[in-house]
Amino acid sequence: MSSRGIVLLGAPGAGKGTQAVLLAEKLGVPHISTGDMLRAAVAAQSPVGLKAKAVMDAGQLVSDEIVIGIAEERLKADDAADGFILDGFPRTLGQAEALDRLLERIGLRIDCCLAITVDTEGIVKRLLKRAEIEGRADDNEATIRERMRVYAVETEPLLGYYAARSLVREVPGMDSVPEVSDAMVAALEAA
Ligand code: B4P
Repeated sequence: MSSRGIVLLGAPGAGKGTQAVLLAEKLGVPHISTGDMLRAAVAAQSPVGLKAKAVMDAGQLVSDEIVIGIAEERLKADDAADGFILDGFPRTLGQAEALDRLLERIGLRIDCCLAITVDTEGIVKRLLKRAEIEGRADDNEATIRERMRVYAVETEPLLGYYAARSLVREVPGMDSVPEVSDAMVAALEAA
């Protein structure tokens, strides 16, 4: 498998986080999740966390400036030099363009964009189930539907952005977790 700079795209609850952990283990590269980093900042009540909390709870996107800053800091760490899996970043065209500029500056690149495809009602159910287990503040039905709307407007256009460079590989995301994981590895092998 030669594709080691990987972007995961998919609607909220598509399973990006779940699959990124498995793939990172298989490839031996770091899993970089802006969602996890933002939740850690909220828990630590850092300046970034204090700004991000209300935005995340409302199902909106945290500002590009904040997210690009935390992603940049993480991507510059030594362990990302041989590959990385970006989960939940980029989420806007502005973030995608900033990411390209950053990667060029630090001598890295994106080799593949894995797009997890799902059906909306199926993932609303998934996220409501996660709400029972994890109690995340943004996992209630109204916020989930708002996150889906924001995804369609802000993030879905990234499929075209990466398709223009022939980087997109679609992976069906409604099968079981191991089945989706196998399909991801197969998509990378074919990339
Ligand atoms: P994220 O943390 O990225 O969360 P997500 O999109 O909700 O979930 P993901 O797709 O990772 O699904 P998961 O594996 O958990 O973002 C949260 C918020 O942070 C955003 O709304 C935004 O406010 C902010 N944010 C993050 N990045 C940002 C950025 N770049 N710019 C601006 N704002 C940003 O799976 C979901 C559930 O389904 C889990 O319970 C899992 O167990 C289950 N599941 C997964 N795969 C399954 C399968 N195949 N079958 C059955 N269940 C499955």
